[in-house]
Amino acid sequence: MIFHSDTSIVTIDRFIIEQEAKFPEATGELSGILYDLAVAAKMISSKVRRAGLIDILGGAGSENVQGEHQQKLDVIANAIITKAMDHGGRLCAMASEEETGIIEIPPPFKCGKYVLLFDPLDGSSNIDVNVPVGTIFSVMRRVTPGTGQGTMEDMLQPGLAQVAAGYIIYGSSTMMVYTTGHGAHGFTLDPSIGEFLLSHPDIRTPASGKYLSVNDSYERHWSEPVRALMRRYRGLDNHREAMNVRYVGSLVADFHRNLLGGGIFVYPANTQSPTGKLRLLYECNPLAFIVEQAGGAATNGSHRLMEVVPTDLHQRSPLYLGSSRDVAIAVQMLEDDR
Ligand code: AHM
Ligand code: MG
Repeated sequence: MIFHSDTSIVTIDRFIIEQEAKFPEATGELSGILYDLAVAAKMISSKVRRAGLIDILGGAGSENVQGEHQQKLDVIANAIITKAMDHGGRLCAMASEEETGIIEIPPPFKCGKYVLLFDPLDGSSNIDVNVPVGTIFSVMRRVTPGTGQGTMEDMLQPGLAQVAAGYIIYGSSTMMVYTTGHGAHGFTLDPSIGEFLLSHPDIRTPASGKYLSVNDSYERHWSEPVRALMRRYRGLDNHREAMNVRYVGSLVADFHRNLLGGGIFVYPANTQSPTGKLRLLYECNPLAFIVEQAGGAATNGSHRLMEVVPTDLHQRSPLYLGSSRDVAIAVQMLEDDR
């Protein structure tokens, strides 16, 4: 007997097509962007899987047997995404955490109506110790008229303008999680057939969670309300049960665990990094969109993250991201910080 479940074999391509069919006005361009990102993800995954062999086969700064210069994986990932995405005629510009300015669409390729912002390989310092890393992406519609190159105005839009966002985690398996504003859905790569298969349809994050992810070596640089908040999460002020602390220092890995298991990822501002560390456009907003679609919340401590209007491509933001009740505690306790 065949057992039919919600996760009966559905490839990411078929899922994207079926989602698109629900919107008669859709032109297929956004679907095309998502397909291309899935292809880039498979290419990056195959490189990451060989990462431990780089020392054996030749590391960054050295030359390989063909005399070619070896590149670091974050540089390679940046190039893979750029090349997978620049020629489809759907984007009018890109921006990457790895690049200072806007990445233009090179001629003769046509410019389209969307912009893509991405962090090609977040947490790449973890590669050397075999900890999962991730790619994060965000797609917005251009706001400038015409069919030419996109501009800074197209990039500097609040997270609420995102039409799609997601991440790829290169962990014990490779997974892509994305949203187009109709739930957050996860796909696991079957490397033997090279397909992402639907494994986590309509992810819901618990309203209150068990995991707290924070780097508390910065405690001495936090404000007093942030310290009090962390004591609350740890159950030290007797207001709630202690959360379990889990922090690998790789945002996508920490976020993914908390999304499925419930909890909060926290990277507060501190006296050394007055606006936090993580980037609003490449890291915070895409994950905020995903977590909200999964029933969670994201704030910078004083505002819903996705409402913040960016002023700089590489702007940083404090980040409180996860289960809605845990984020609400942060909002309430950080009022004293303002
Ligand atoms: P990166 O973009 O340079 O890779 O840095 C981002 C990473 C995140 O993955 C992680 O959550 C954070 O930096 C860890 O920072 P810290 O070592 O200060 O805790
Ligand atoms: Mg990063």
